[in-house]
Amino acid sequence: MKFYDCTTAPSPRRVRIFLAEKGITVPTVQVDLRNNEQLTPAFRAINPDATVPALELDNGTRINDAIGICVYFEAIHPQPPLMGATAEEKALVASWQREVERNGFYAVMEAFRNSTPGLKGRALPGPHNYEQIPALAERGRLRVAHFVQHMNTRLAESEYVAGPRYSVADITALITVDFAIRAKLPIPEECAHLRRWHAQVSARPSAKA
Ligand SMILES: N[C@@H](CCC(=O)N[C@@H](CS)C(=O)NCC(=O)O)C(=O)O
Repeated sequence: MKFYDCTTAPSPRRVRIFLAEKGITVPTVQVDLRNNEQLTPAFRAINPDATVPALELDNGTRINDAIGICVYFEAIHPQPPLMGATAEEKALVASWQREVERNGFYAVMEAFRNSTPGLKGRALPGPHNYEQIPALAERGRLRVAHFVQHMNTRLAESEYVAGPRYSVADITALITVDFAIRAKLPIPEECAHLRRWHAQVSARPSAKA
């Protein structure tokens, strides 16, 4: 098995945290995104989407999506459950996970990739080049502001994002908030519940992954 990673990128960090929570280690290959190694023919032969993370199984099958990789490890290594244990929990974790991804992670990405000078012509990850649109960066910042308020309300009523148990929804939310901080969109002072949750999940050893 081989895990294609990049230590500085948020998406592979989702998988690293997931694996750390489960106590699994996988042989890892670093892909140098800073020097566009993901766009080389050699890496595109591994993942035609030209993104990390990617996981190559021993039988040659490749899984080219962070959550797809998590689904695989949850199935072969169910403890501790990170995608819900009961039917209801599984449904809630999947719903929150997707909501955080859509309204949080993609919003930060919109803000960051449409304004970072080093990403000119690379406003979206993947094999195609797209120009930056400054209005999208502005819209992304507004969406992030709405997202953090929404999460603050949610975390006022719930210990973790999807309920009383830590899950992959918390992992997606953690990498999103840390990505936002890096994009100079820190958690507002008044979001006390989001700050409480962020301190709590950041203190888990897996957060260092
Ligand atoms: N389908 C992927 C997308 C992952 C993704 O966007 N990865 C980024 C790093 S966070 C990437 O590889 N970017 C390469 C680039 O910017 O060219 C997933 O969610 O796992």
